[in-house]
Amino acid sequence: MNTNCSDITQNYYRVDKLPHIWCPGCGHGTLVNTVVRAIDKLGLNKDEVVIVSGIGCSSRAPGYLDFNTLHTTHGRALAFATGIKHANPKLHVIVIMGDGDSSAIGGNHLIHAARRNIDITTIVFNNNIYGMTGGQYSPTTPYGDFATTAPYGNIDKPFDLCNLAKGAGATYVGRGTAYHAPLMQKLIENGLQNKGFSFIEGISLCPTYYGRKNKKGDVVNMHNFLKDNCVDKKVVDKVPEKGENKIIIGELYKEPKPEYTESYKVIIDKFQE
Ligand SMILES: Cc1ncc(C[n+]2csc(CCOP(=O)(O)OP(=O)(O)O)c2C)c(N)n1
Ligand code: SF4
Repeated sequence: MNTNCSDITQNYYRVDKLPHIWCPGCGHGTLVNTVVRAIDKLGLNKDEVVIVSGIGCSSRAPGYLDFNTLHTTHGRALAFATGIKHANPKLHVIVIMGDGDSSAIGGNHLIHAARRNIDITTIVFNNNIYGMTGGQYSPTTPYGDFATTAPYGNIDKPFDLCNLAKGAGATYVGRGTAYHAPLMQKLIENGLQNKGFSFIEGISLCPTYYGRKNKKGDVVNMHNFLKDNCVDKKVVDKVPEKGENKIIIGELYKEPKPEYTESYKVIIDKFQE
């Protein structure tokens, strides 16, 4: 399917829950739309899609989406999602998390879900900061950047979330941005089609906290930064210098491995014989 804009809204959004809470220019709305468009493009049955989140500005997303949704506790979305996938492996389980949610309080759940290669599509809206609670630094805040809790500059080294997911065992890894929406949609489609743990980072924008504290200019400037500083992995594979000091986007890693609920079923079936 490839539905037009107003049909997308009517078919997939809980319009009675609008207007949404996001600030003007926040990247999260664009990223949510890429999730919805990926589901629409693949023609997935709405009743077989479950969208799970934790707590945060990003995690408000399922509240606006007309699927089976679960708004859980901060950092625990993957634990809930693992239970859902186990209870009914036929479901397409999608998790939407923030960078703080996924890599600080929920970091352990992330590495273990990846290690198991459980068939969940995880999408992290990475705005480099804790948005909902007022702009504290997160594990992805760049070194030296400012945050409410780093008024003199952050001295922690940031995680590369995609490398983290790959190292932990994810079988599909990609990075898109709120500026590169068609790419982001494609990565989510691919992630949904991968039978295993798919991890897609969506670089988002928080003009209210990250942008303001770090003097990143207005929302247009923040988008232009992404436009000028991201290079697709396909380009870097051909000409490595083009990736120097740039953010590498696109499909970063793909490697099929046994999926967890399938391996689990083999054990159960064996002992029920
Ligand atoms: C157990 C627990 N700890 C802390 C909080 C407070 N809290 C709510 S949202 C949030 C941070 C959200 O940041 P992030 O996950 O990066 O998402 P964003 O809001 O930036 O989209 C925190 C710390 C909470 N709700 N529950
Ligand atoms: S605080 Fe930041 S992340 Fe939260 S809605 Fe506003 S712009 Fe978006």
